[in-house]
Amino acid sequence: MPNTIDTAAIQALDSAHFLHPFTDFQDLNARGAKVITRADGIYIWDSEGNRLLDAMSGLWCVSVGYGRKELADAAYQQMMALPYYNSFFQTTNVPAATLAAKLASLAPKVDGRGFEHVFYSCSGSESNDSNVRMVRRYWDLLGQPQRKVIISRHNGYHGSTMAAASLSGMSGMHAQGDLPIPNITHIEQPYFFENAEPGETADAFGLRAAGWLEAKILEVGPDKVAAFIGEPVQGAGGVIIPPATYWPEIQRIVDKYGILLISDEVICAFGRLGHWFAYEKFGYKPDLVTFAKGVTSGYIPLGGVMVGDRVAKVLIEKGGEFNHGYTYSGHPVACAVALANIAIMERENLVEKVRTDIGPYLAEKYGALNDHPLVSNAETCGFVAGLVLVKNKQTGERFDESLSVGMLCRKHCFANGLVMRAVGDRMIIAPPLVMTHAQIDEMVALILLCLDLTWQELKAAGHVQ
Ligand code: PXG
Repeated sequence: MPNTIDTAAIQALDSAHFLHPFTDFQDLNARGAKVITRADGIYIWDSEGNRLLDAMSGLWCVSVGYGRKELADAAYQQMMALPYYNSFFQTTNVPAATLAAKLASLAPKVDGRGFEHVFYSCSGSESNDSNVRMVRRYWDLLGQPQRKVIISRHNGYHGSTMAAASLSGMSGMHAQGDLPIPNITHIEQPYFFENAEPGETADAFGLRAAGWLEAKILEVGPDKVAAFIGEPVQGAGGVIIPPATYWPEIQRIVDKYGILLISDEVICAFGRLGHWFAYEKFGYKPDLVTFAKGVTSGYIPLGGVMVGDRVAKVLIEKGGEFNHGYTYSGHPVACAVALANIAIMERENLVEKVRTDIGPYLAEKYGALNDHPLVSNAETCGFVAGLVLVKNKQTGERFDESLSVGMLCRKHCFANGLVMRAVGDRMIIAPPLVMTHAQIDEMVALILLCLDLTWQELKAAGHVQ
């Protein structure tokens, strides 16, 4: 395809007018943003004609890959039939009702607890704000309005609105704008590599890390705690995969104190971990499940909360009017695209493929990166993966933060046709779920090349032996 885009002109418009999310504006203006112009399958192209293998699925969302005409057709047809109508004043639309039923059918029951209801939003952040509203409303309706505190985790990510940023455990976010808001508090994350004691097994660490929740509940006062929120596997925090013992122990603790459990599956649902919903993989029973991203493969914004029977029953039977909702709750076009996206995933058996085929294949190939001199703890879970760049493999010594070793590696990735994300010294991926074995091989070969280049650069500068 001929390159007809004037990169410098777009960069100038961008610099002059577009304030990007989570960006140092001045720094970006000095560099000029990379202009992404088109995409197909697992690849994206920039305005200079460079092709990149997108190992991040956009931003953890393009599960079915780019260029799916079916999704464009679903949006087009719905726009022609009914592009918008609200669901505030006792009206509904066909895609929103149909999708709600479909989502309910995909969410597995655990020990008789299921999800028959959905509350819609447009994003993960909004959905988590809805969670805060629903959790507090639930306890108010049960005559326990003192139960306000929501416990979350350091280095968890739950979004960027006031409530969601407060739930998030990112110190950089809290440092700006007086966050967290009141009644949100955090415990340490279950990051084995960083927080385990010498000689501690992963299973023992998982139990100890879950125990931090019980300690926090006792510190706050059990009668004041409303809910605990966590990602099954932390995504933006760097693909932190908890030990197998962690979630069952969390479940035991929330049950003991009767507090609600929110599973933020904005990244982990819709096949990312080999299940439609990730709580099934880890064997716990959330009361609320946040979703977004993969529900439409990112083709159009949609998010929401799966509302479990325990909460739904109270909201419906005791609630009266719930004074909360969005203009675009149940947007017909977004819901039509979600239905078409789920249809593709079912037809191509993507969820099972992640669980039984490409997930295990990725685990084998990505795991082999552990042989590289820069790499420690390369591990996968379904179709997410992370590794740590270390200065000394034997001792696990890490690089000085000021070296920004992750950004160094990411620079080599970008320059060599690979989108891989850096979180501190962790390098992470969340590739499209449509990858073939050959494409996984191609991706891992690129990762290896970029690790080699990073190693060479660090060696030339005297940072590694
Ligand atoms: N919860 C989780 C678990 C997420 O990963 C959100 C909520 C917020 O969703 P919205 O749609 O409001 O952005 C997310 C979003 C990163 C990165 O750097 C991750 C996300 C968003 C932006 C950047 O990895 N996840």
